[in-house]
Amino acid sequence: MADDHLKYAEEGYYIEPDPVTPTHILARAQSGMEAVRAGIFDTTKGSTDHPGYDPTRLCKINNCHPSDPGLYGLVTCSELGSRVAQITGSRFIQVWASQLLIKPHGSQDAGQVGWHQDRQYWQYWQQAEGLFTVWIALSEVGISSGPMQFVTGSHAWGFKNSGDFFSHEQDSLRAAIPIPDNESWHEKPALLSAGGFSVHHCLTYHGSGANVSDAPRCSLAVHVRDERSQPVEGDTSYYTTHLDDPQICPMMYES
Ligand SMILES: O=C(O)CCC(=O)C(=O)O
Repeated sequence: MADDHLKYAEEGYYIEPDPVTPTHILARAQSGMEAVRAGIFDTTKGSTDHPGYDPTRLCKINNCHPSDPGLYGLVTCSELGSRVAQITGSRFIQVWASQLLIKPHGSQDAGQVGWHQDRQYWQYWQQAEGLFTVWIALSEVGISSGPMQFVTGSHAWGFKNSGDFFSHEQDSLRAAIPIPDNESWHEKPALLSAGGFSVHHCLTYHGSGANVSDAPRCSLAVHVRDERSQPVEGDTSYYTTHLDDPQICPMMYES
């Protein structure tokens, strides 16, 4: 287990290909994902922001874990939380945002996620340490599904402010990223069974290609923090002002 933390600390990500989540919790989350995709969720609890499901492009529905009991059950699953904490070496893990990400098969370039560091979008936290994403597969993710690709060791390159989640121009994004001397670009795909997950640091470069399989790639990306993180003083964003609300920002793990 200590080895897993060392691997995460060295590579900036960790891939757990098989589920640690009990089958019934995973099944409820998968049903929840389908309901939310269809627009059926409790709008009094979490986000009401549903962009509509368009099978020709990546579907990204923000912060739906408070709005569906199956997804809430997944992000508060104790088996998942304690395994993530072993990997990241955290004393607690708190959810502060989520994204349901459904990449339809056949969506071609419009299903891609451009190379980026999450920190580009997360400036309401004082520092990068203690901020990471638990990306949970809700369907099998094979090499043809357009899996997440991590750039090994790139979290140690520092914050580059270069990249764009929403761009489909992978080659030009990559060409613009300043790679430090003596470092190189190595990509690792996160191949997962349904219920498997990856964890990545908010400075780790990642992106994903087109889904050329014959099934949608479904996942819940859960943005979490631990005791090393602190909101920027006086910040008024949604993400830092609900930390005391366990429906919106539940604990995934507490020691
Ligand atoms: O789902 C993907 O391909 C990318 C997701 C992502 O950028 C993230 O979870 O931080």
